[in-house]
Amino acid sequence: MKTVYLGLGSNIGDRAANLRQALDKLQSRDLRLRRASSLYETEPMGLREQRWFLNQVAEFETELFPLQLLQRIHRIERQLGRKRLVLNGPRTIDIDILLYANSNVKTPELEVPHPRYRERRFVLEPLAELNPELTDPETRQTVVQMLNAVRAQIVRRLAPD
Ligand code: PH2
Ligand code: MG
Ligand code: MG
Repeated sequence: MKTVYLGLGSNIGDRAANLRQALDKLQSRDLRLRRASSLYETEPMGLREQRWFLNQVAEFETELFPLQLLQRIHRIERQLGRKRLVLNGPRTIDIDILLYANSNVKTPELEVPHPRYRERRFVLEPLAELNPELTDPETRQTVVQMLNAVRAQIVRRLAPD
């Protein structure tokens, strides 16, 4: 059984409903939801001229291998109406594998740890809420250390409903 952290983001339609449905669809016998962070409203990074995102991080336990998990994720993204039109552009749902146990994966279709999560406050803040002492298998830095190094980005934690 492996522990895996997934990052979720949405900036089209009912963003909170999209995140809720994604968690609901992800959860299954071989991919068990342990904990989910609060929702965070976040300034877009990269392509800035788009609606603000809601982001969230969730911890799962799984028997799936990384590429099996990626296939599952792609299926759920399609079910929730994701269209890949613009790179880094608006999306109903984006689900990224941030960390998979202590594994390093580098294949043409998948890189884990996620190659950009260390620079993203919209990932590190919710990740720190779940597990601040979690350590990156490549850099050995904790989430708190990464947060201290990351540049400014507006990230607001929303009150639970
Ligand atoms: N996802 C991106 C690019 N930029 N910005 C925010 N705030 N949240 C995201 O989820 C996000 C982003 C590419 O996946
Ligand atoms: Mg992404
Ligand atoms: Mg993605």
